[in-house]
Amino acid sequence: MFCFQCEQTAGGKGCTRVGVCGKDSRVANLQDLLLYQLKGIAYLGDQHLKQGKKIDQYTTRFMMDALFSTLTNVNFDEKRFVEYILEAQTVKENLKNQVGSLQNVPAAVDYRAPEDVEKMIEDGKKVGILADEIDEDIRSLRELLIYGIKGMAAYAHHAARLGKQDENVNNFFFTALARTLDNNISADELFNLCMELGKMNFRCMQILDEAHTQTFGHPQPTEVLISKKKGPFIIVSGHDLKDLKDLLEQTEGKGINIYTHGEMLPAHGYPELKKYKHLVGNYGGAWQDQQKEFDGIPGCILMTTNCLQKPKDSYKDRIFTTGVVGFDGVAHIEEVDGKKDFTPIIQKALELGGWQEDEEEKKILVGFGHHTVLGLANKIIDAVKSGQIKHFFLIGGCDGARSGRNYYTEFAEKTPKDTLILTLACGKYRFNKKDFGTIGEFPRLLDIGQCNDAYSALVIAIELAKVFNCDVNDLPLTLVLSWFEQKAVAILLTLLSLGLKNIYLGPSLPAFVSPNILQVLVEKFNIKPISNPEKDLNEILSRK
Ligand code: FSO
Ligand code: SF4
Repeated sequence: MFCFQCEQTAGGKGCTRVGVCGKDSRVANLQDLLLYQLKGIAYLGDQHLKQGKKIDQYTTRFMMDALFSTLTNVNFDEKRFVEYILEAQTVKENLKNQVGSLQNVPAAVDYRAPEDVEKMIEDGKKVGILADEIDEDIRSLRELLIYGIKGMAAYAHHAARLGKQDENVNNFFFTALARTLDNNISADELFNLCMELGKMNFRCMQILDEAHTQTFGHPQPTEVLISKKKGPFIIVSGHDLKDLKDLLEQTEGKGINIYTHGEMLPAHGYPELKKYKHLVGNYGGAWQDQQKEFDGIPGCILMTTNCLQKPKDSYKDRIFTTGVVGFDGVAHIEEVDGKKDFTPIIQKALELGGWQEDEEEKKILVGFGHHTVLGLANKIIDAVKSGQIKHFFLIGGCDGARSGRNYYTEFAEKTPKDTLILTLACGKYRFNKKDFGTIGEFPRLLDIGQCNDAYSALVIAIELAKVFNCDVNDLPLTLVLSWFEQKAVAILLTLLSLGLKNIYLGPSLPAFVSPNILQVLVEKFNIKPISNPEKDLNEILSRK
């Protein structure tokens, strides 16, 4: 196996024996084969589009879901990848029939997957990241594009589940992925595709924002309990608000408390979710703490998306997966005819009985999406003009286990009292339970939401730039980002494609970015690797 798609890759170079994430080499090879199948489908889809035809819903949704399943910390279940690979074969054959005969097609198009898993694994070994003899920079840009495509697939999947799609976004999965089969593609073309992906992902996050806000209302500032309550419970993790809503409906009146976990925390701000009294609070920290926090827990956990870690035996019987998530030996809740029946997890939670006592109450504040923040725009502008707010920091992104990530905690702590901190995604758990005080009537820490709510942050920045009549790069705003997996890659490409410069990025730079490509990114966008909080803060605040 060879995988270097995420930040925690072994030795900062690549996982070769087993993933640091826990993905074993069999699953890694199967994921490589699935991606190869998807590239073949993409090529045919691209031809289909060139013939002026539309790609059907089933094929599009299969593409999104299968891509999503290969993201870091999503699915570790060999069986599920075997099923995806075989289903991909059928999808490919269907498309072939529709496209008609083609000459000189890439091998992925005519490749036929064997039924036998051992043979699949052998084939997977031949089509991994290092299979093609191509220049290091081309490989780097190609993988950058693929990870961006994977990240966007996750967001498109969520939007589609709530009935929102965009044809251009959908088609881009096929047209862009098809280009990754071309070994003669130029670096310029790949770079331009990465920028195009960034713009497409902006649109994709916009439709997801519409899907969330039209279904659940605009997030409102909301206090969230972060201490335990007595009684049976289910902890819901991941990003899928629809799963949470469905579970809230099915648990109503059953005496079960629902807690959010990880990236589900922002759910508390949405009117159509917070109206459920049994959505009682948020449990735990970021994803990498789950093995400790779920250890022997007297309740259930539902993983709706990443980030899943290998469950310990002490809770393997009470953690459930759904959607594209999976782990060998963990119960999975299937969607049947558009509905999920959560009865098994509900029964198990009741059986386990839950916590015996209430903990002393502690609360944090969430719910500062673009609607709320822009509603305060006049006051924010006045505060900036009067010098009450000197600078804005967006400190956000994904969390992870590396010690270098303390940088973000320290950075947030060291920001001067006359600066406002915006945050999003799971990286916020490094500091979101600290008291940063207020500036006038504003809390100094405003939680915008999940990683996909980077869209909200961009809307806020773009609108503020309009009011101040300046370029976004000239706002008193600095982005201090932490990345971990491929959704973060998609968001980073979005920020770059919109022309955002001077982004501080860490905790380490992607292993898949070659020295030459890094140089291009630094030259074009002045991306800065994080150094230490004092030094970076001084540099930022002393700039003009
Ligand atoms: Fe985090 Fe995991 Fe949202 Fe990621 S929970 S790391 S970027 O999956 O998606 O921020
Ligand atoms: Fe390694 Fe990350 Fe790939 Fe897992 S997803 S195998 S940790 S690079």
